[in-house]
Amino acid sequence: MSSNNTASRDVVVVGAGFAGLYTTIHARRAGLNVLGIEAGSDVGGTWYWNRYPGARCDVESIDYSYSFDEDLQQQWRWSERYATQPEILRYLSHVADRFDVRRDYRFDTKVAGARWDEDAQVWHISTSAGDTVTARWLVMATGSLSQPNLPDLPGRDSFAGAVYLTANWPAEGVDFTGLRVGVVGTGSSGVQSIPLIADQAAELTVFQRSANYSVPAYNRPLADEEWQQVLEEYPRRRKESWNSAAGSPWGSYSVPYENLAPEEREQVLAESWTRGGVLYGKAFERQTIDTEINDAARVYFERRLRNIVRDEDLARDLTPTDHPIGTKRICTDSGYFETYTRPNVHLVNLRRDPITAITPGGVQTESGFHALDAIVYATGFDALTGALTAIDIIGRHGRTVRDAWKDGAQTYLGIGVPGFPNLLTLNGPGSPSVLSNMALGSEQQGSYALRLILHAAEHGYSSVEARSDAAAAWTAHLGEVAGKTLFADAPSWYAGANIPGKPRTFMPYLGGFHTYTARLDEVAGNGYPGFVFS
Ligand code: FAD
Ligand code: N01
Repeated sequence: MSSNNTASRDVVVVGAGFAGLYTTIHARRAGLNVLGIEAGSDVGGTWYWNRYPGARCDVESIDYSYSFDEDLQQQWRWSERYATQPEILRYLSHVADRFDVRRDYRFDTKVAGARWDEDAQVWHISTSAGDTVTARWLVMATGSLSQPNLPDLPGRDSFAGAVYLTANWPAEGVDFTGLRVGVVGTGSSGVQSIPLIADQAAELTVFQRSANYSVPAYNRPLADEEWQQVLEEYPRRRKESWNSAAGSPWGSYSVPYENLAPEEREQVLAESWTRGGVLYGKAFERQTIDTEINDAARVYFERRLRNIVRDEDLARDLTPTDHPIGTKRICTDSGYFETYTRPNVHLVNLRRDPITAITPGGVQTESGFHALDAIVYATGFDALTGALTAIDIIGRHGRTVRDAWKDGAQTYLGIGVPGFPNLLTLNGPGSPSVLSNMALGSEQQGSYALRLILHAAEHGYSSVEARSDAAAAWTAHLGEVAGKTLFADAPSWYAGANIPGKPRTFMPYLGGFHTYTARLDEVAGNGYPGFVFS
């Protein structure tokens, strides 16, 4: 393909996380001249940046790993049910070695901009190194949760102590021994890190704006016997995952809630609870659709919480009130609520007592001053769109993605963006991504991007562009699907609610991982209606 192509590369893949690595490995296998560009110094993506204490996956590692290579699957040994960040990073590093993909990457290099050249039908991609790379195809594997959100709190930069971001944690680690530490944020990152920071710090103050649902991980080491069984069952397990709504083999209880007696419902909730973490979000079918079922799961959660936190006022402050359970990602913890029963841990409920200023010495809230030596921001991400709108991507007629998406992201199938030929987005808005097992999702997204590229090449086309009517219909469909569920009631980052001024549209596809895969196949099988080839 390279020989009759004016581009210096067939494909540039931006990002070296699960999606970028998969795509780069397979682009080379397909005979394409591929270059990967990654801002970090090595592979890993999420697992390169998020090195905070307690960071782990919340999808079981045996599922949250690549399925494309049977030898890799059989030879890699996960040590725990939910691997730690260092172990997942070692895994991705092993994958990079095994498939010798680092040689295709430029690390420590940020893509700053990309301009579509209508005449030459190529992208000119400018990098932080000051040079420009030209490529026919630009695949953005830039991550759904890779653009950290540092809130604009008054006086934030005046703080004289140490400042850390969970999403960009120092590789050498941090020792909080003897320090007064403040953590802002109680999403999954805060919930995972707070117990470990509390173990070290002299005093820990948690600044919580919204309480969150969190369910213990029930993490455990994987014994040899269990591992042997995993290896034997892998083919079945993967098949079930690919055919499932969320990319993992776990489903809801087979009998509908309505057909169960109260004691049976209680039993189902108890069993689902001990599966651990996010899986509690689907104890019953329709749990995030039907308010009565959702309430049952919520009430059970509240009882579990009150069994741990006996102090009534504290328990009330830790009880979520702003969303139905499961409509923001349920946190997966190891001893989170127990941490608040420690004498060195203090909770500040920002709903009652908002931050008025960060000062050189700490955090001032309406009711008092909290002297601190260090502040940890566990304040999340400009999710799904943030990494893309941070780059000056200029498509047809000089229009940027930022401008095209100012009222909300528009994609066709999450892959193509009208007005931006040959730009393919992976795990971005319009894909199931963050609502599914993203290791498999990365394979699904990367494969489809390559399928489109190879289809174009085989038929002698030099560009592919999503039609704007197809993108409008797909985007409306995302909203319709979410609108039929309780997700529509939550001020979540899925809907852009965590970033001031961000348009409120439900960005990921909630209709199911398997449904989405079937839709991709159907579109490919029908010759890609919704895409224009030229
Ligand atoms: P990423 O891993 O985010 O990689 C994107 C890469 O692109 C980054 O390395 C970034 O540096 C690079 N990049 C971005 N912009 C540029 C640019 N302009 N120039 C150059 N490089 C750029 N999902 C699950 O399914 N299960 C889990 O258990 C799970 N746990 C998670 C835990 C944490 C702490 C977080 C933050 C997320 C978790 N996720 C989980 C979601 C996770 O992001 C995905 O599973 C997956 O790692 C995403 O892979 P990716 O390749 O799409 O993106
Ligand atoms: O981010 P979040 P995260 N003042 O957005 C608060 C994945 N992940 O990094 O809810 C005060 O969930 C904010 O408050 P509120 C997973 O998909 C997985 O924790 O907006 N507080 C919230 O409490 C997850 O969902 C794991 O009111 C402010 C917190 O900061 C996603 O990544 C681990 C604030 C942000 O929570 C994001 O998780 C980590 C402000 N101005 C991440 N702004 C696993 O367990 C924000 N907050 C696998």
